[in-house]
Amino acid sequence: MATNRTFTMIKPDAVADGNSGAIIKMIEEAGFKVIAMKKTLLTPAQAGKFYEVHAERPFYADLCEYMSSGPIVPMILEKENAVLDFRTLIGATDPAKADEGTIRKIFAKSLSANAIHGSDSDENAAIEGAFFFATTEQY
Ligand code: RTP
Ligand code: MG
Repeated sequence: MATNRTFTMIKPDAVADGNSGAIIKMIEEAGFKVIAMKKTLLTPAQAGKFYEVHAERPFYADLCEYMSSGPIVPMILEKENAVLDFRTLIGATDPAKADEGTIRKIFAKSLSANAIHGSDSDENAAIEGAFFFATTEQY
């Protein structure tokens, strides 16, 4: 399996709870290398742009409000089979349905405040990484 990249954000609930360090530790212990990382705050419009694929969904307005409610920690990660392995590490969208030991099972509060994002394809990983990081901020 080729080494490739995925994109993640630690979401406002997990950052506000002081869980960023514990989550980054889990990510590194699972074999992911951090290629780029920062802490930043999205405007509602920027959150809306990031999640525009969900623009027609009933939860879109709440999602944009929540994702701009506090600082987030976006990261580009590298590992063999990065996208799929990272989705496994974070667990199901709804923490009530997430497997034991996954990041969402341990840290998520609810279906919407679910601690962390993970890209769902190689193509989206590249788009989402470029949303937050200039090429000079990646190695
Ligand atoms: P993400 O994109 O954040 O990694 O999450 P995901 O792929 O597991 O789930 P997705 O369907 O892409 O949904 C994006 C985010 O929207 C919020 N959501 N709320 N209230 C609801 O029914 C609902 N459904 C989704 C969650 O924060 C979800 O992670
Ligand atoms: Mg998604």
